[in-house]
Amino acid sequence: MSRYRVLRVLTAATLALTLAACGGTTKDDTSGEQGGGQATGVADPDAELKEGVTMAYLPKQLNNPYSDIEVSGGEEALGELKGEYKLVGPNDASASSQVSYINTLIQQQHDVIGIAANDPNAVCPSLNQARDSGIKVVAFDSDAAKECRDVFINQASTQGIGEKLVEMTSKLAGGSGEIAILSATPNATNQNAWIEVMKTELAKPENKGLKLVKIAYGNDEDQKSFQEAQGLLQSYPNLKVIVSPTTVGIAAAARYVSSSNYKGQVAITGLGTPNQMREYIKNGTVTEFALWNPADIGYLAAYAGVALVSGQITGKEGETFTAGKLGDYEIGADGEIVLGPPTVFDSGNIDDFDF
Ligand code: RAM
Repeated sequence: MSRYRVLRVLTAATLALTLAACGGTTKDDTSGEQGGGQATGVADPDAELKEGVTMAYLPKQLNNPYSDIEVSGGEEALGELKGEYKLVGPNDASASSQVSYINTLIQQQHDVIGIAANDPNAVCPSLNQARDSGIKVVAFDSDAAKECRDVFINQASTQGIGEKLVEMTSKLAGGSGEIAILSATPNATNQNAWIEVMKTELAKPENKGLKLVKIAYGNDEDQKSFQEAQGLLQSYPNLKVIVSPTTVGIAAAARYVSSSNYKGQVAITGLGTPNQMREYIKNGTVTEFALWNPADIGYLAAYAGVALVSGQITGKEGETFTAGKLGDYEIGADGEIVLGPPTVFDSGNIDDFDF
């Protein structure tokens, strides 16, 4: 039985979204740059995995419980692979906050940089310098423009996440009423890609009763997200749902609502970690939300990184590799590797998860 993950065929809409998410950068824009986004060399699926590979993780920011879980999976995988794990990163998720870290990692000549990009384009020149010096670049969680990384580990298909967010929102709103999005930073590749899918979904006839009144940005800072949630409810007292596609935002919004008069009036959903959201499921503030296991993203990124360094894969569509306990993966269009479908958490299953 084939264990390869089934990759969604990109629809025209998804393709447009992918291009939009890359800030309008296409392969043609950057032809002449290193690799032009194309994988180079020929993959040898039988190549032995190298030991001693050094991989540095550069998440969006360090003080985010979600990132901590992600990189813990990377550390585990590099242990299994007899490689070396390193973690560096900024304290804020602003667009250019990662550039100086990439430059230092180039000087230190790590074999692989794993990055969750705070902006698809701001990190590009440095990432391409890294690639020019022989470093493999694995984007995970939040993509860099595809011209400046070898592969992207996507937590679930962008289309699937956007659809799930609207599906949960519509259910909680009873199909009609005002809704608002509380996102991370305005430049985040992943949130922006999901929001584009959400807008397309909201434009469909079956969602015509839902009115998106505002997209607010909490910048993946707890306090700012809390204040943005408060502001949304002050400005839109009839709001039925706040949907937050970030673990920082959903936890802060749930905390605000659970201790306010809006509890029971406004529903909160989005993407959260079970451990951060358990209390709000138990106290009735939140009915359901979704996520994947962030540790698996970091784990898969390490196996992809070592497979790249070893020549098992180059990043081309159709190449395959094995990622330890997660099994076999196939690289999809534009070097994307999809972890798997998201899980929906509610009062019935939340206690089965501990992350
Ligand atoms: C936050 C970050 C991260 C995102 C999750 C869902 O922790 O913005 O990039 O993937 O939420």
